Amino acid sequence: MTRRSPPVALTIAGSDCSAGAGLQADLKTFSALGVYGLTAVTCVVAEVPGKVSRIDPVDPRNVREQIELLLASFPIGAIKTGLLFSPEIVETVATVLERSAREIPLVVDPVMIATSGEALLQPAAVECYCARLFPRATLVTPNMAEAAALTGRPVRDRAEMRVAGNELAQKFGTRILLKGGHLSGAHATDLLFDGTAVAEFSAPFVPGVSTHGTGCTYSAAIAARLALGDSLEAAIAQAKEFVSRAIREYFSWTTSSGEIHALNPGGGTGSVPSEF
Ligand code: PXL
Repeated sequence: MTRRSPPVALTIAGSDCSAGAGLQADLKTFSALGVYGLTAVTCVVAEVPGKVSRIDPVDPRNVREQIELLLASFPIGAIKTGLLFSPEIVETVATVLERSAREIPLVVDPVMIATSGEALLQPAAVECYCARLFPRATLVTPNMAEAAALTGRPVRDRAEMRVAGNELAQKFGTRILLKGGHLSGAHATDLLFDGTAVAEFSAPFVPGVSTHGTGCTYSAAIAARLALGDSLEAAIAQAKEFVSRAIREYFSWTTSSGEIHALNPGGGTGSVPSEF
């Protein structure tokens, strides 16, 4: 039997017990794309779609230990960060990555607010992101609300997206993928800024789906494709297609408390085994 050595990606993120977002979404995405996923847990979130009820951070010393152990043991091809929760954890992650992972592509999803509207990131952590993590990132993937928080100005339409994206790319010397999924329209269009040019990534908008975790799934898919060797633009194009399909083919359950939806990241849960 020949042993396989699949590409490896690491997510540094929070745990979502309902598994639609957070490190669970990342791990499913890595697996579906043929990448072996590793996880460093930053916080534990008790939540279901539409409701975040409690967040507890992991001790930053444990976060550091998880990342250092993994970096020393596995051939990690790409890293993504999701919810980092506090300034202490952002600081810790930035320090470890600076010391031990300088050459590894890094996708930073600056998770601040849940789809349901609850704050997930402590406000004091934003400054830490700007000072320590963005300048080191290969790509930062804010949505419109996050771009508004980072620029201090509203980001409500395509024109404001262009101004904000350019400003952030120049300020931090990194690439910014500003996600336009919250703009109403027939298409969900994201804009990639590198400080000079703009590239567009577009997919038909799927109405009527209430899922969380699309941002997590998207940035995890980008990291997975980077681990597989794609260029950044190719990785984003592939990831956009992956997340669009996960939304289009969403799962739905009817329970006594109503209807519940979840993204379908593929990888085995898409078809029902014959014994069922
Ligand atoms: O979708 C943002 C997000 C990211 N990470 C974790 C989450 C959530 C949303 O609720 O729980 C752990």
